[in-house]
Amino acid sequence: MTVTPADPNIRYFRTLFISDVHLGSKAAKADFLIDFLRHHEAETIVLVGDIVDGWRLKRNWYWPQAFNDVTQKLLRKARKGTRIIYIPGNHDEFLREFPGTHFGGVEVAERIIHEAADGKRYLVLHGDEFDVVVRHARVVAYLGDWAYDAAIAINVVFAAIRRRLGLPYWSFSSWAKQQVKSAVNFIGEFQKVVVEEARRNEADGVICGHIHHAIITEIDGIRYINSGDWVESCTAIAEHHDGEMELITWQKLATTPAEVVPVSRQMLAIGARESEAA
Ligand SMILES: [Mn+2]
Repeated sequence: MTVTPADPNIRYFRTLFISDVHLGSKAAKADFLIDFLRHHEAETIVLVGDIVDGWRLKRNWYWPQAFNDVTQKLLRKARKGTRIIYIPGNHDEFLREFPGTHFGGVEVAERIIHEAADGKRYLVLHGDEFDVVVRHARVVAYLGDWAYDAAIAINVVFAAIRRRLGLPYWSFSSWAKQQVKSAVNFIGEFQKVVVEEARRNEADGVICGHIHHAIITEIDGIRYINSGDWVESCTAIAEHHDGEMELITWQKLATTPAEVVPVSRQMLAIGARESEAA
């Protein structure tokens, strides 16, 4: 599909990567995402997990009109020819039971290899399967490869048990935030583990979400990209038509033109919303 750049207010990309929207949570910045989707088009949109917060919805149903609008906007793009791939995360893991299925033009996949326009191969996954590895990084490193595989398997089992008991998903970002002093180490540890997974899959890079920490960087010769979240930072990753990756932060609304809204008021609007966890 070729998109003809027509509207000067819209940026056209090869691919957009969006994750951790947490629809179902009061903290989800749906208005910002709707506005972002209005101003950005792509041949392919990859939803990198935790788009819907099933854990939260199960406890307390919260679904305002804005959440419908996000869904409608995405489905509308799919109808108009955008390829949409949905990679479930831990909060929307109910979708993990349907890999390979399509709904409303959206493809569901557990993980994909994204081939960029410059030929680089990226492993794309949400990232929650590494929670246990990250938390017990030193023990896992000491015990070696089998412990790594075992930890990932244990993570899946524990999440299933917690879900069955009606407990909330253990949250990486809220946990990391509590460990104030070592939070940076945990982010670093997560990045390292995910980069290793990319290497195991012979990819040049990895694109993930989960820890709500958007960045484009290089770790041990592997490109590490995280699409961030729409709970606090309102970030997305955009692939240009030559394969270049860009981190976009979107903190303005179409209804209030950014150029006339003082930064302090924007910050107030952002800060007023309750903070949420991964
Ligand atoms: Mn997650």
